[in-house]
Amino acid sequence: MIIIGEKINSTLKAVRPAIEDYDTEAIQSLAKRQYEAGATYIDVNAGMFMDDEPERLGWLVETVQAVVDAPLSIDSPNGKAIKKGLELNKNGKPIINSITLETERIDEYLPLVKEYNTSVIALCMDDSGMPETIDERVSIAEKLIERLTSEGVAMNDIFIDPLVRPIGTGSHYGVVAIETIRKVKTEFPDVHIACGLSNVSYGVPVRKLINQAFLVAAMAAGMDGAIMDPLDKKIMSFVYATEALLGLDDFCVNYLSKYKEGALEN
Ligand code: THG
Repeated sequence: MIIIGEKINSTLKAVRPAIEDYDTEAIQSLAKRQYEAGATYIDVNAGMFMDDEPERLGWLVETVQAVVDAPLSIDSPNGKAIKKGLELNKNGKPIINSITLETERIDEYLPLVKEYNTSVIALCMDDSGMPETIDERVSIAEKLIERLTSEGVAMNDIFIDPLVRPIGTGSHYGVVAIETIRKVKTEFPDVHIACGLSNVSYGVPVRKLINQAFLVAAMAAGMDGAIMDPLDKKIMSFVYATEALLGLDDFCVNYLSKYKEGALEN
């Protein structure tokens, strides 16, 4: 699984003050801990700082890459902030998080994908908003993949985000996400999937339980990437156990090595 560590995000009450105060130590600690816990990418998001988001996101990029080698997921709906982050990036190939099929967004972000040779998370969303049905989502994913590959982006640099919505606002949203994943992965096996895992559980009690169950079901449908909390030992244990069960971990080598490290939680 490709784990995109979500903790360096200005919407988090515990993290926002560290970005506000340019608290290098706090941000670097979060970066190191996520990396050591198995994050493939470190997501950086300064979206709550409307007035100076490019500067703050740029500071996050520099601060994180001073202590970890992991590539970054540069997370913003603001093209200027994305560009600033890309200019300062020195780690490996980053992910732009995210484009959509909305005309303005894709026209602004696609040149950045090409100029900086990045990977990209593409949300199943277009000018008419958030799609309701599985077929609408798959159709947007197809158009996104067609547009991106026609502009020279490699299949395996594309991460499709099915846009996970809370099951508390519609009991079909779990199935919508899972079946979108299955169809996209069947049609485009070389494309990756990246979901915000915790979205599914907003507004229901014992959220972690729902997140864990969703993770297993989505992985069984072909999800190979998630924006999630790598510091949560339990959910990471579910990742390793599910990989072993799905035949993605030969001889359970990774599962056993996580066990020996003491990383597994019952
Ligand atoms: N898709 C893509 N990018 C994304 C998302 C997505 N980026 C942002 C978000 N969704 C993923 N990142 C987070 C980061 C932290 C939390 C959730 C998602 C989180 N939230 C807790 C909550 O909401 O209860 C805690 C809030 C708090 O402590 O303030 O931990 O879907 N492409």
